[in-house]
Amino acid sequence: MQHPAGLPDALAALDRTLVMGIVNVTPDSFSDGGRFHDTDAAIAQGRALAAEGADIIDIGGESTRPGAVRVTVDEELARVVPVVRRLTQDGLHVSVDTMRAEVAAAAVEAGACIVNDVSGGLADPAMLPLVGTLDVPYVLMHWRGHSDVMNGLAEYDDVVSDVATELSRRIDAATAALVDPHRIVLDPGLGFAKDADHNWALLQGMPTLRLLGRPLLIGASRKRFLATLPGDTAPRAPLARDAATHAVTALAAAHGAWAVRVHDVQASAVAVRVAQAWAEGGAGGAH
Ligand code: PMM
Repeated sequence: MQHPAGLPDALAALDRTLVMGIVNVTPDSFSDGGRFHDTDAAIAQGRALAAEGADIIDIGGESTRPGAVRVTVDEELARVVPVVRRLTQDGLHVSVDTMRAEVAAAAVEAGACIVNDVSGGLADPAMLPLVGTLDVPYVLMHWRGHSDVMNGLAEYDDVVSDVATELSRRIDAATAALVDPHRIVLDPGLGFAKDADHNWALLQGMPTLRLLGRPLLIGASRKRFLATLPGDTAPRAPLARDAATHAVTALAAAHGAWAVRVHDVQASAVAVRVAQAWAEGGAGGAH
């Protein structure tokens, strides 16, 4: 497995696709418990995902769903930093899902060991220069614009080669800002300015994307393109997309994905181990 530079040793020692479990720290509309409730709920969820086999816990305080409105930087900091700090104190490996340099800096200071930027450095001009000063891997995702406008930006001649070209331009921008290219993980950004066929084409195009020479992260979990599979007569609701998500995990792992970002960790953790045993022709001496 090709790992990015700067990854903690315990993760770099793993010779398989890593599982990144998703913790979204967003207000719980069913509770009037306020901030502490949200923080405690996110910490509990992070611990539960780790117990289910997540290698990395990805903590985000801002929704990037299509149409989502941005939160303020203070709100994002208040949501994310206490959760990062506590889970890191537990000994877990934490990534911070943010487009803001200020939040990335505070999260790394609090113990995050990966910066996951869905905008690939485009949303905040301070992000790449900041990452250039940090010693952690940087997930650089393909992105064309914020959630309120991205559905109108899904125009491609050839989605795989266009995404590959745009990602390699972002690698150049990161390198110019003194980011060590060996620290970069690339992500095609499934669902971000892409329709369902674009997402499937990008999965099919993983071998082409791997030619960029960097580890790949795949974030397909529960996304809308998994709602309708061949032969389906009605779309599946988000929570009914987990089986499809785990099938994507197994196939992405078989195609050399460095990591998958998923909500339901347990079955994806099994899927990556199946892919590992399959590739190695054995399960490490197990009977
Ligand atoms: N998708 C979402 C959020 N963060 N980060 C990376 N690197 N890749 C993704 O595909 C990605 C991400 C949106 O999904 P969610 O709202 O279900 O978390």
